[in-house]
Amino acid sequence: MPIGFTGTAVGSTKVEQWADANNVLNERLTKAMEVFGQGRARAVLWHQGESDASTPAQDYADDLNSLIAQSRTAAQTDIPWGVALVTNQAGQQIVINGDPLVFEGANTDTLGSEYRIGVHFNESGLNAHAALWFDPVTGWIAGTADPDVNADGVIDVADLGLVGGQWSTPGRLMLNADINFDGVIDIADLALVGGGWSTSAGPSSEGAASVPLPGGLSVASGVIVLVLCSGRGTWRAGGAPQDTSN
Ligand SMILES: [Ca+2]
Ligand SMILES: [Ca+2]
Repeated sequence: MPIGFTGTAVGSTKVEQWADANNVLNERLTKAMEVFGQGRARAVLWHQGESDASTPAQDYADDLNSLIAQSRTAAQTDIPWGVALVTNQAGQQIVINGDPLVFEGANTDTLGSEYRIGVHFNESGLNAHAALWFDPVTGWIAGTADPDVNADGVIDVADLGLVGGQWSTPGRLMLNADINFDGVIDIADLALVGGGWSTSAGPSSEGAASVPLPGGLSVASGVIVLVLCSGRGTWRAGGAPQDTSN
C-alpha cells in the first residue's frame, strides 16, 4: 500500500488552540483533510503536549477529542489517530483508552537529554522519534488488513484474482494484494480473502472505494497527516506534567 506523508505541525502550540474552530491551527488540519478528499487521508499522527505540561488531563483530553471529531467531519470518515505520549501522558491516555480508532503512538518521553537540545530534539532525537512511530504505525496497519483488495465494497472472486495474479511477489503499486503487509502475497493473504468472503468490506476501505481513477480503478492508498509539534518550555522524562508557562 503506497502511503504518503504530509506535515501540518506548528511548534510551541497548545491543544486548545488546535481544537478552536476559529484558530488557524485548526484550519491547517481540517483543510488538509478536505484537500485530500473523503477517505484519502488514512490517519493522523499527533505529537503534541509539551506546551500543555500544566493543563489538567481531562481538559487536554476534551480538547483533543474535540479536534479529532472535527477532523473526522472534515475527512468525511472516522479517520484513525495515533496519539504520542509526550509530557501530558494522562490526558493522552484518556483519549487513547476512550476511542477504539485512536492508537498509542510514540512515547517520546523516553528520549533523554542526549537526544535533545534543551527541550527540542537534536538530529539523533528526530531519528529516534521517527523510529518510535514505526511499531505503532505498522501495528495499526496490520490491524486494519482489508481483504477487499479492489475496494469495491465486497470480498469476492475479483479480490481472489488479484491475489492469484500477484502470487509470490511483493505486489504491484496499484491494487496491491499484500493484505497483511508482510511483503509477499501468499497463503496468508489468500486466507484473509477466504475469511471475509462475500461480506461487506470493513470501514478501513470506506472512502477509498469512492475515489475513481481513470479506467475505473480505485485506490486503497492514502496519506498520513503528521502533526508533530515541538514544545515550548520544558521536558522531563516520564511525562509527569510540569509547569512550562514561559
Ligand atoms: Ca472487492
Ligand atoms: Ca502478505
